[in-house]
Amino acid sequence: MTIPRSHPRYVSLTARDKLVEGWKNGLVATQGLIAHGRGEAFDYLLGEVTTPEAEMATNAAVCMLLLAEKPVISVNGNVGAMAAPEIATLCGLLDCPAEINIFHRTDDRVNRLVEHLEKNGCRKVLGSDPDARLEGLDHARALCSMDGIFTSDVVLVPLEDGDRCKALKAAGKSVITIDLNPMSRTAVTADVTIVDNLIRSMPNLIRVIKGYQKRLLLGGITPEKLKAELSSYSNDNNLKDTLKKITEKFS
Ligand code: PTJ
Repeated sequence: MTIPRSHPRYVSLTARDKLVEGWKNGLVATQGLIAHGRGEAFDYLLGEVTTPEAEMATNAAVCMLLLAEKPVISVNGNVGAMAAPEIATLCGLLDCPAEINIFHRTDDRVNRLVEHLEKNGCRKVLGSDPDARLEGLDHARALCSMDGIFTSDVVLVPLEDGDRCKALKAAGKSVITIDLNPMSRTAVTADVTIVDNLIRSMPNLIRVIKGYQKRLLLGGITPEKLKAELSSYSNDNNLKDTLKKITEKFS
């Protein structure tokens, strides 16, 4: 069925279609469809809009990514199916690899995701041949690449599991996540949590990175200013403000 652009929930319904298509093509785990529904419930509470708090977290995330020495974007099935072109653009802007890292791991799905990202313009996609392990995880998400996540300093990992987020932190990484649930273990463990829908957040990240890069080039801001902006950001406060916004709306 073709969804008319005039439909009030066009964006959300299109994202669902991308996931279902991704599931049919072997990119998305069946469980990924359930995970998306969980996210949608929180998006409904947020009013399906990007909040000022999410904008603030996006700015902090961009400062962190631009200051990073070796950033990596960790991609699971849902993220790959919904945002492959945006991942390719982000990797190009940051000159960094994407790494496939999935919970319900099969080699077939990893290889399909690698191919899908490459087809969408990603130049370096890791994950099909893991040669390192994150400490403290007993499942497949421990597997990673020496050249990627294992030696990275900043990991952007949308829709993450709480225990892997903790393991990444324990390994000394700075973690940026995108998660619609401001109370999830990942949301509270990450250094920067963008509480927003992946489908709105990825284009926002691209827009903000381009803006900061232009200002860096023209001398409007300096790396010191990025550091200062990042250190003034509090993830705890941002999550509390987001929750307050949700509860106030319904009180
Ligand atoms: O591809 P795999 O095998 O790695 O599996 C990926 C899933 C997503 C199934 C796996 O990571 C998983 O079980 O995820 P969770 O823990 O159910 O969901 C992670 C978080 O993402 C939850 O807090 C959801 O609310 C949130 N979420 C779901 N969809 C979105 C989202 N956040 C932002 N945008 C979304 N579209």
